Amino acid sequence: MKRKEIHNHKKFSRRNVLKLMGVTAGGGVVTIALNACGTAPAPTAAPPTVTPLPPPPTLAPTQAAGADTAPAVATVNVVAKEFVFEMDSLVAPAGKVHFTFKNAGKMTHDFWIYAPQDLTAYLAKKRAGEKVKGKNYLKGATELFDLEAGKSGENDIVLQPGYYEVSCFVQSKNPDGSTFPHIDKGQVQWLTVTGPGFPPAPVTPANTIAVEMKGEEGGAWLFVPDKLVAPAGEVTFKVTNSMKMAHDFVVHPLGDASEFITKRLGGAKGIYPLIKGEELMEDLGAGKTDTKTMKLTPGFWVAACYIVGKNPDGSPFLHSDRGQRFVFTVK
Ligand SMILES: [Cu+2]
Repeated sequence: MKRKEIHNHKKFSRRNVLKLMGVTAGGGVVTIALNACGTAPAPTAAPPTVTPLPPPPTLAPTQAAGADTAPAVATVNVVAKEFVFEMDSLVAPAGKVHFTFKNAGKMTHDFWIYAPQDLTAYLAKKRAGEKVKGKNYLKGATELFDLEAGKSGENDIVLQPGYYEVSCFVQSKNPDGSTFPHIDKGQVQWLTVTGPGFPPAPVTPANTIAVEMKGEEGGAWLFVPDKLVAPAGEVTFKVTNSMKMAHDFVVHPLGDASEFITKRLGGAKGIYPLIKGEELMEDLGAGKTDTKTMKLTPGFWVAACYIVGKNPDGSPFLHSDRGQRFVFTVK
């Protein structure tokens, strides 16, 4: 974790970066063939509900939606591939939200939705190649889809205002025989649900993002941002550590982090180039606030702490897996 390890992000680009925030490909409605083999519940079944991360205390007052504010849509179309979720909106209004899901990849992909939380125990099992069920590890989470290559489905879910993470936890094998869950390859996004108590401010682009590091001993450790959308160019992060120990603040493009994660859990240092990452803040102390600016290009980005902690049994965990992470959009 020494110093800045990479400074040039200009070359970063990503095929799927343009289908952002309410912009539908081709300007029209995405039509997805629905398949009877989908995981839609019986028509009479009530949609599941998920409790989100509560709004950040630093949230700006309610703002009227401006021209630069992505509209919330009650239907979200998701295309899954190796290893991304291409979503035509990352904003939805509170209430019943309709999801369509098309697996356009070559592997099975699932689609879990949950409030950001401690995933350390679950991800450790997943990376070890163990067959474990998400419902036994994830709190208040719903698996909306689990579909083989080529299949499509649709499903509804009731969402309260707040932030949610969506991930694919399907396991696949590396050439060396080790196992990775698809989330580690970048198949993860954050969804903002707007409504009472959680106005559109988080998705109104702004070149300053305030982040609070918060959490409790024994519980989840979270990064709570006041924004998830920034315009391309200089983006300023104002980070406050409300916890009792120091944390790092690393920014990198969303993508394949699996090799980085494996090496980091094994104790490797100085490997941020593996994720094209920049350590903007190192060991930001308890109670401290720091401000750093970074030039960002359009696409999806991750902010996280990759300090390695120890579980009571001595096994390592990444602070990011404990919840110190968020995915944001630069447009
Ligand atoms: Cu940390």
